Amino acid sequence: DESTPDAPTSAAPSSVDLLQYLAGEWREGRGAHLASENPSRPSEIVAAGRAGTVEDVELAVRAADAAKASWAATPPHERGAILNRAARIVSEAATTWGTELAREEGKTLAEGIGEVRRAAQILEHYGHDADREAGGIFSSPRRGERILVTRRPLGTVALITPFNFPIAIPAWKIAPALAYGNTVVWKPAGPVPLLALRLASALHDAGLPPGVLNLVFGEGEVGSALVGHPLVDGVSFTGSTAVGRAVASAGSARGIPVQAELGGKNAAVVLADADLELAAAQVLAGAFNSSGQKCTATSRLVVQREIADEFGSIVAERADALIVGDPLADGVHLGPVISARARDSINAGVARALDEGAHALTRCALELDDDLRPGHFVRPSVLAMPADSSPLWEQELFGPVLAMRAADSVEHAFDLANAGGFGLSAAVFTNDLTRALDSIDRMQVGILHINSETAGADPHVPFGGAKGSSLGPKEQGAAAREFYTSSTTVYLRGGS
Ligand code: UN1
Repeated sequence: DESTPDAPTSAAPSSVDLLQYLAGEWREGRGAHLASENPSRPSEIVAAGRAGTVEDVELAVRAADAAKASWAATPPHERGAILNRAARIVSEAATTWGTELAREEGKTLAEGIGEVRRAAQILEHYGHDADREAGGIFSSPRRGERILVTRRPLGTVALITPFNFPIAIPAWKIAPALAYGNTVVWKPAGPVPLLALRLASALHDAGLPPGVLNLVFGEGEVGSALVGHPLVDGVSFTGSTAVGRAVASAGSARGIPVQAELGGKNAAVVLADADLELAAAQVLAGAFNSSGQKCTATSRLVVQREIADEFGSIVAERADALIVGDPLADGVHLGPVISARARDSINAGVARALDEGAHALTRCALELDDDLRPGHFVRPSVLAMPADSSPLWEQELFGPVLAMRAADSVEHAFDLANAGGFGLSAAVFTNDLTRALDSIDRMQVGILHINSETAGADPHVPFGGAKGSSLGPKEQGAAAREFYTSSTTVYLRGGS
């Protein structure tokens, strides 16, 4: 008798065993029990094992240190070939790992699969970039001399990654770090260890030598031990502003380069001449894809007053039509946010804004269907903000909440978008070339989208913010090669 009649027909897949990756071997951590849970059904464990400890950090950093001379001396072409093999492995696993990503992190299946494919493209980009150039050659004011600028890897770098892009952000740090000759110790965010294990396994299977990449699980204690370790030569961090600042000061105190990508409060500015259909679709995508959990998500909407009511109602009506639910189900637009704590803090932010005079253009964010109650779900909301300043205009909530204000002029619109301490990305919707050009000079952001949503990033161009959104050098493109290497200027003459 194989099954009882009332056995569930589609049981949840069993939990995956988590192992760390140290010195080329898969090893159980020596720390506390660690489990990732499905944020749609928190009682369902996606992966479980043990976290690392400060001793595991020691082992990982020593392994990375031992591997660094040989990896730096490996021809860039060979390093790139390993990344390209890993890209193929990741790409072939896109459906399976994308499904796991949706279960572990909560974004929709389409977004999960899309993110795994994107990680493959990032690996491939740096695989090809590895041997593209190694510096430059310059003339000299002195006879018989040439000046060379060459680049050397930093050595061993610590990479600390967030939950919201469990494979793409790790890929966009690990790939350039390895391509340009560094060894890596990587600590992924607590809620998404399974996707970290998958990416490490792709690099292992692609033939990465032992010690070149090390994966340690853990929380703050592990992160601090890593950043403070005397054999770590550089740190790249993406996450919250508070933690990022602490990481940056610990790194600076040790005199090593630190790159930190922090929060955002990204505005979409819709000018009166814009194509409203295009703008509405892009604003919805920017604000509510991944349930608003992107540092590049659109969380402010500034609309020129003459079209504000009309545009606000289009966006609110479409937000209300979005389906919130299990990210693996067909037709769902928004999965859960990452944790009960995240859900409660987003809801509290909305409640505070309503108390302070905002009014909801959408169904109340707190209103949820009963069958969604156990999961960490939040309904998308659009809030018309009061004219005077309000905290929500400047604070990041990291959820599906769009705060809207009307602007009296184009100038006023840019000022409203620039208010506050963040400056990661912005979008400007206009068909007027003069205004579009003006926005390039006026918007205080690291990434500006003209007539497209605030999220998104390509690996061959710099990524990072202005003001409090980034600390230190930017990521991606030429900025990545600069961050992960240091230059030597060589004055070169013959000996006679
Ligand atoms: C994107 O917009 O597709 O943590 C990438 C984040 C950013 C990456 C955004 N560092 O959300």
